Amino acid sequence: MVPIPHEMLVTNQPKERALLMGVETRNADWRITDALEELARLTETVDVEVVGAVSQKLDHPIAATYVGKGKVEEIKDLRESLGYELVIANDELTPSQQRNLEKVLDCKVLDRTGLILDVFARRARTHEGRLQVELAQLEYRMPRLTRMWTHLSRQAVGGVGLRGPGETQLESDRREIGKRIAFIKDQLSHVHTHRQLYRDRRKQTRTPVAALVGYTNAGKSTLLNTLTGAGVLAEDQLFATLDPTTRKITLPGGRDVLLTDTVGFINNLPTMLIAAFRATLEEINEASVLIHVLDVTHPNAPEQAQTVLTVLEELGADDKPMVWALNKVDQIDPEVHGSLDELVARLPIESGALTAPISGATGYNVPQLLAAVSAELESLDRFVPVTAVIPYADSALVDQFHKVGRVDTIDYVERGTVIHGQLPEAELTRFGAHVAVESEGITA
Ligand SMILES: Nc1nc2c(ncn2[C@@H]2O[C@H](COP(=O)(O)OP(=O)(O)OP(=O)(O)O)[C@@H](O)[C@H]2O)c(=O)[nH]1
Ligand SMILES: [Mg+2]
Repeated sequence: MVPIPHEMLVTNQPKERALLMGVETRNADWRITDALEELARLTETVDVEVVGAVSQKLDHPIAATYVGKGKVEEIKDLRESLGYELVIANDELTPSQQRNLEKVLDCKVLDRTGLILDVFARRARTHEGRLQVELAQLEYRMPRLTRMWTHLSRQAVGGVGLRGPGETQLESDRREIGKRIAFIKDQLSHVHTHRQLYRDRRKQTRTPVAALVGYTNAGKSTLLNTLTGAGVLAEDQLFATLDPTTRKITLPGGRDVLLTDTVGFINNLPTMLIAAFRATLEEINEASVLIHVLDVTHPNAPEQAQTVLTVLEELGADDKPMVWALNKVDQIDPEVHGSLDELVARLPIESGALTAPISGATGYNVPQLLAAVSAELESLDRFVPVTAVIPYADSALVDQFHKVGRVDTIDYVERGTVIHGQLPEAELTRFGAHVAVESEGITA
């Protein structure tokens, strides 16, 4: 018998076809075309073909149907020419928006959150990663079931004995999901205890941690691989990495540092994913220094950088020293991108921050990046005596002083809180004019 070539065994299932829809609000951070472009990439990641995209300018999405009535009709009319089987919204839909749209359009309707959850579900490899994704998925589904159930039960109130099998089913679905959520949380707490033990052990070895952070597809894993040969999956795909990997490297100057690669960020990252991945993201909170890897050649590099800064703020990791790895410079085409300086000028980089234009892929200038990391670590080690006068309106800075510095005396005077103490050199800039270095002869 002639063996059947492998390719012939793969059935060529037709891809599902999707129409994208988005609302363009006036103060949105991203231009709608860019946001839809990214949504298209996410959609292709789950093997769905994008057949078109529509958008509408609105002050805010319509409560009942996300886009307005006319737009819904337009989408409906496109069905015949485009032949889509599902519609994907660029924002998270409320359960009722989703239900209303499915009713009117008579097809499956997905939202950005559901789509990202799907991508994550495909990518999760480790036990912990899978549990975290499932938790996020169940929590996403729960209110959608609940509201559906409430909606049905209201109908059922109409007459005695109308408690149909449908409702009972939903009620028990809800109970089952509730049970599963509790089970996963329990499992995760075991995994987390284990991870915390590992981290505590790591702390005892006193090897500082540098975390690679950045937008998805910026090149974090590629850089880790170049530096350590870690063999982490690095692909031209959104969310190639979900599970954290840590490797030890030696910096120029001989100091060891643990380098951690973890999940990338994206604009509008669903909050339930941040919550579910909190343990993974803790790796970032444990770091002494952040290496912000940015694809400077991406047309939305400034927006991506801003998104990363915002997510870090949400995670409470925005107070860490950051070294900027301006990545993919090997790919800069002056005709398309202009010069590196022009690209960098658009970025939200704090003055005084250390930057290094690199190529993680070729290794170009990576030693310079590592030298910058080394410099940040050294200045964290170096404490300088200071006097800070912090106005009461900026009292958050007092908390930060306690967190990163050493307080010798603290007084409350009319001008504000006066602290004599020491701060790591690397932290001085964040206190701005409120702090004076004593050795420079300026005292409060
Ligand atoms: N030209 C060029 N391409 C790069 C460079 N670094 C990474 N890439 C490419 O960019 C794509 C994404 O790289 P990854 O390392 O997977 O990116 P990541 O930041 O880990 O992405 P996620 O894990 O999805 O968050 C891959 O196709 C890489 O080959 C670089 O310095 N130059
Ligand atoms: Mg990666």
